[in-house]
Amino acid sequence: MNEFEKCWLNYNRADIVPEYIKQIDTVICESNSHIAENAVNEVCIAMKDIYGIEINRASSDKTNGSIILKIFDENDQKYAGTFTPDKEGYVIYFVKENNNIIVASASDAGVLYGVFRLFRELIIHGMSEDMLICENPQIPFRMINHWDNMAGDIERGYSGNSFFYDDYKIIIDDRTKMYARLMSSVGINAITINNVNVHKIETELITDTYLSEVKQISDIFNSYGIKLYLSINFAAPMELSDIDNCDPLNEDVVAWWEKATAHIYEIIPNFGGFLVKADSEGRPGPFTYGRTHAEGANMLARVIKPYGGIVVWRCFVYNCRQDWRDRKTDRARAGYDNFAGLDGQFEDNVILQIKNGPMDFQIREPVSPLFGGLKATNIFLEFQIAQEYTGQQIDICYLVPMWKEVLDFNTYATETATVKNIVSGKEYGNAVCGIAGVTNTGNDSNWTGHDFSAANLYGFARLCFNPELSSEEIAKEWAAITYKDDLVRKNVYEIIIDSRSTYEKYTSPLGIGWMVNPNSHYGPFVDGYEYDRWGTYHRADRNGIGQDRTVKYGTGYTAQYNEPWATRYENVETTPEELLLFFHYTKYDYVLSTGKTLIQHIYDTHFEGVDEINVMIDKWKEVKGLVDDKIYERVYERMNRQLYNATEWCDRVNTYFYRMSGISDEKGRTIY
Ligand code: GCV
Repeated sequence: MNEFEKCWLNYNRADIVPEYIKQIDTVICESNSHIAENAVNEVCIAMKDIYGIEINRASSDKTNGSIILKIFDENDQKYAGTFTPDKEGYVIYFVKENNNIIVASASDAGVLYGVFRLFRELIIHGMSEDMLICENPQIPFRMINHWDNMAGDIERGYSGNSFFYDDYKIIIDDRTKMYARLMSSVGINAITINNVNVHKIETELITDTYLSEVKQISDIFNSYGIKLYLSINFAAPMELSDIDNCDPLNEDVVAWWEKATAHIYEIIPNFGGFLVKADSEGRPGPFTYGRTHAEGANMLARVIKPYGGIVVWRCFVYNCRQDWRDRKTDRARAGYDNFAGLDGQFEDNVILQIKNGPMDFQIREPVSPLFGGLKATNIFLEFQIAQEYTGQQIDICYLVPMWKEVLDFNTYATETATVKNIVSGKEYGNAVCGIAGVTNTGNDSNWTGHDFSAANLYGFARLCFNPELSSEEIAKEWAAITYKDDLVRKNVYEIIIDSRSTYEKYTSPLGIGWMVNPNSHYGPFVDGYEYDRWGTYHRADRNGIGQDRTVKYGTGYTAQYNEPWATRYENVETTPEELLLFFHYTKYDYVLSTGKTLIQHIYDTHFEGVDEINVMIDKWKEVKGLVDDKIYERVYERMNRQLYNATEWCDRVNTYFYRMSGISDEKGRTIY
């Protein structure tokens, strides 16, 4: 087993123990469920690690000096005012007369979340006598997707290997539990443990070959309030039986799934459900049989419904065998073209999982128009916490600001249909909706490769719990619970807070995307995908650059948006400038709102991006000696790799466009 650290649960020892904490010597909890036991354990761990105080569990007749974990009742209501916690919400308050701290919820899972919240609060803000924290999670399903393969590698994994699998075997050890603690501490309630690209071997995860071990992981997850889900292979009946097709309307296929599903629930009664990538990047799916994705998803949904399971069906369906000469086929259109017409046709336990943008997790994309096209369908929003196209956990890129933009985007399906209102269920009144994140974890000792990438994992979960939190609040919170020293907290905050903008500056400009090395997706290669089949073109020539996605001259993509977006994106003047090249082919001498030409903007931002990395490195150097040397060195090493990468991007992009356009940098800087 690789060594592992505790990330944001590495509670730093407080220098001073407050009086009210010194009075506490017991934890009281009436429930004996596994989740409640873990809540009690978390109180004991935190009291010991943060304050050096060993406490014990006491019976409920002890009247003072306790942290009391309980099911919410009328007594708590007196303190909570008009607020009532739901099953995953909590109320936390302090009763000065007897020095008790109360954590109350409608369920043990909510109590556990409340315990984690309590200690976060104590570390960051301390406690006032009138402390009252009332919170319900805003998003029902808060899901993590692993792209871990049973061989032990992770698709787009940048933090070592899988901690779930090694050499086709399932690993269950202390790290599994630590992982469940970490996820639970920030309110994650659903996890898929295998890649959406389900190879032959992972197809067997739903069979007796692996089910008893999957159950062990599920039990650990359950004891922290998390349900386990599996990615499945739509062609499993073909892979695992004699049936020669996987047509969702074939009775034999349906019967096969019924039997397989019944068996899964026999072994794992609390199993969450299936995640499916079908007809996507070579994966099997219903299209082969002339069936729609509604027919495919509904077949599985009907099979799993009696057990309370759900089917999460991904909308990442597009033609990945395009011809670069063809200017009409547009990958950005594919999600909407394939799914918008199916609105209202899905079973109520099907959820469509939609990537935040219409392409593929680029540093800048518009919000997928599909969010505004589906009004009668359950939706999960999919983010990529793993930094596939955003620096691969070598480059610092705090993604929360980007995710906030997506959540706040108003689709104008109705006046109030922001993405966050849709995925929280507020907009259309459905309870089966949420956010899923492709995780950035692996078996590296610090879990996320770059220490600062933990801010993305943490921030993702915090946003799922409360999408109203600001990027700044989340970054400060994460820095405060991760680091002890004030200067470290401050400098780390300053390093990460604008890092998304820095990354954008030195990579692909104004929403055009890609320009990366094929396959690895790290480092610059402007024409890397330009003549390839993936449908990801920048179309640069000697006069300008950009994809024309207008109705008038281009692919017609802009029409997939509700008004006023359709008109705004159709016209160059009203297109948000940061997305200019996503929507319009634009000449190099086009003048932006800053007064700069497009080409000068490209030159300036690329040089600025590199300068900003140098500033980040200086800020990190200031904290040498204030963080553990091992941490200092591993962060410093990655920052230098980022500087190299940024310089390479800057020089290659600037040189490419200088050679293309023949226009010099007006500031006369070196372009090769
Ligand atoms: C799991 C991108 C990635 C693939 C990934 C795919 C997906 O294309 O490069 O590695 O496959 O997205 O989301 O299914």
